[in-house]
Amino acid sequence: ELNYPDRLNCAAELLDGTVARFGPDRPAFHTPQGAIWSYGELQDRVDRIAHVLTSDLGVVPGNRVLLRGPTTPHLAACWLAVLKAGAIAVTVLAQQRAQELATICSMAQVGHALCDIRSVDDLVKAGVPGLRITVYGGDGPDDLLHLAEGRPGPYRAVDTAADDVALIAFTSGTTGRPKGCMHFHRDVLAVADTFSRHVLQPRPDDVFAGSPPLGFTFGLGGLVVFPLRAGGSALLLEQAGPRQLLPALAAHRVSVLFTAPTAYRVMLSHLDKHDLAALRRCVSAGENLPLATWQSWYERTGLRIINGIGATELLHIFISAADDVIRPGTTGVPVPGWEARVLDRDGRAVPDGEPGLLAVRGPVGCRYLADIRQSEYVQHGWNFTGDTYTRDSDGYFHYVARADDMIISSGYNIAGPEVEDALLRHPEVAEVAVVGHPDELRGQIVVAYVVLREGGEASADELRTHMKNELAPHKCPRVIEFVPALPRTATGKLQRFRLRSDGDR
Ligand code: 3SK
Repeated sequence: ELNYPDRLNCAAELLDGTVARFGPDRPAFHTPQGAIWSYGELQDRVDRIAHVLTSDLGVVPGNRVLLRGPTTPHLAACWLAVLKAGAIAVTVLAQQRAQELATICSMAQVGHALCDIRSVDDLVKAGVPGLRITVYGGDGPDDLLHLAEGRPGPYRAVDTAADDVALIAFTSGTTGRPKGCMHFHRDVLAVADTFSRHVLQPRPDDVFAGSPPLGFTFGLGGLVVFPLRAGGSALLLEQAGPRQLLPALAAHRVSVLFTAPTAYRVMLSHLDKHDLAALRRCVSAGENLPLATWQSWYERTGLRIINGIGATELLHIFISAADDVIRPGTTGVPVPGWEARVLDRDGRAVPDGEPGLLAVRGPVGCRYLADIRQSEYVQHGWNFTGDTYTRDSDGYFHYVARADDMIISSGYNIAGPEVEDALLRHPEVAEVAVVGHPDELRGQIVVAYVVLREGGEASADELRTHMKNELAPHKCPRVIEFVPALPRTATGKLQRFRLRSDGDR
């Protein structure tokens, strides 16, 4: 049971509350260059930035402030300062370009932006009318950090209500049209007090790291909210591709890792050279985690990946499992505090074992910023995530596909991820995406796009033979195409729609 007071500022809770519990000296953030920010230093920097926001920039509670930059302690400090000042943080991805930024600023009515000097060009190019941009990390007299140095220390957090909006997170899903999701101060603590507290179970001496950026709520939770809530620390990496992750995990003795299935697969090929002795928790979300990836990671590291499904709409992970609760190949069970069902389109329960729509409810709900799609996402009192799932008789949830990614071929319903999982069991296959292409005779045929391992060799015939031993014939791809890479969103999600032959849907 989550019982938050009516008046609640989550940034004050995460920062001042943690300093009160653990003292100011513990590390909060590490950088790859070896800098360490203690909680006391972080608090001091956040408070000074909050003073600049209110005194120099005229930010008032409820203003929307865009945050843009690589993953650094300064970006995290800006996020905390905006929330402490009662304003609303609108975090965006470094990869988002001028046009997307203009759309987001207009949808979220953004009036101010705090931007890393290295990421400012596209924001300026976006030409948002009335937007006041303040950069950090430069050397000008108006640089945010310079202004902050001249400001007094302690800042008393604005007395926000628990259900005041704290952040607006944008998602374009895998198809492109952005939606802004509003989340309250209490929601930020709720994801820490459900998934993190009960499933992840972090310790104050944990060092978190990972690849998702802070503009993706998977990263915001895993790299800022969860470590701070637990009194732990996070290594914030500007470059966090799978190749950069491994040496960083070893050098900084990272104990909790947040990343996506693709990164686990790439890291598997380079594990030998790195000492991961400190690693004790590995979280995977953002995409379905194939059983083959879970097993290979376990065989090579002895670590059981904590799989999970989350959504920007619901802020973080709501189905998952850790330790002995894990059943490899499943997503897990509802996180304590959350409920999940498999329903049909009319909101009726689908029998166990049969596929239906995943519906969840819990402490965080979907609140789109003025978007007609709100009534698709929230129906019958449930949040419909857009995923097809089955639930087994033990209450475990099994991913089938994104609801609009089912392939129907000769009357059979075929789930692309099942075919992908089978292809990934071939030793030469690194990445794969399976989609349906229109076919006059069969309605759709199964087409596989395959990326081979570096230096790997396999012919389409060889893969076909492998598939015949793995799956029923109607699920085996009719067409196998080799490609150098798969199309992904800025947050790393596969864009299957781009691979369909009618790919402009
Ligand atoms: O999109 C996701 O899959 C996700 C996963 C975990 C936390 C947050 C998100 C958005």
